[in-house]
Amino acid sequence: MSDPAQEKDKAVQREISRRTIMSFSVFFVCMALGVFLFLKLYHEPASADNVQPTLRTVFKTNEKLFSLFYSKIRQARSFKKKDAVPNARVNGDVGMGGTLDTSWRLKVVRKPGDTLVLTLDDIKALPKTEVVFDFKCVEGWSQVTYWGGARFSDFLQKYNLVSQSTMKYVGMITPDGTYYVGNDMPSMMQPQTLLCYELNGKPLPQNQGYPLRLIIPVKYGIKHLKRIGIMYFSNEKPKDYWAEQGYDYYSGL
Ligand SMILES: Nc1nc2c(c(=O)[nH]1)N[C@H]1C(S)=C(S)[C@@H](COP(=O)(O)O)O[C@H]1N2
Ligand SMILES: [Mo]
Repeated sequence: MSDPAQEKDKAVQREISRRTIMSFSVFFVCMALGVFLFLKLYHEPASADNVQPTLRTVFKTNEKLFSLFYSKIRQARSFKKKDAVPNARVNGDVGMGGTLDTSWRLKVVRKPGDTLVLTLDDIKALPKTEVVFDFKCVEGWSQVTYWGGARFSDFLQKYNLVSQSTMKYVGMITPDGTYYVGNDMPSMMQPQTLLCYELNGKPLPQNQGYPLRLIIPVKYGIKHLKRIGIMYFSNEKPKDYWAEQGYDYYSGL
């Protein structure tokens, strides 16, 4: 007769080996799968928009999810003025050649062939809104910065751009046409989105977008176009400098 205690020990040993073999098998299968998927993605040719179709699908899925959860009251976290850095970093100089003066005009294309031309004083005539938020760049840095300007939503109302506000996107282009972005209307209408003309309570420095730039705290830095020349409205995605280089079009935070 065998000892029941010994039998039990053997059963436990068998179970331990079984589980060990299982664990290692699962581990190797997962690792092989990971390596396989990585190589597949790595060798996948980029499509016309400079990014692999699989990655673009991930971007688009994220965009759908974020839009789904996006609510009009969602805001970027606000900070106190004293938390803002005194010398905000300067980043990106595409379309920023030369200096601008008061001869600058904002061209608002209401519809093709119908352009409204505005001065900086026209923008300043709107109520001033201040925003202190954590400005984030896709390069990996962020800074709390303090901006002032007119709410984009106030601007649309004041200049009777009501039918335009039902379109899906707003496009912006620098006066020289070399930097351009597109932003979705819900993000543009968010109350912290500014046509901005002040940094730290003073007029914008030339290299940070004098006389007028976009501040859109629910987006990464790439979407905050400096030195607005032309603005237009569209139901198709406006052309976008960094999206053309393969970056996420939505670039939401
Ligand atoms: N015209 C123009 N606007 C631009 C850029 C640019 O190269 N040209 N760079 C963008 C990027 S990547 C960032 S992070 C912010 C930086 O704004 P700042 O110089 O005020 O810090 O501007 C954005 N707007
Ligand atoms: Mo950036």
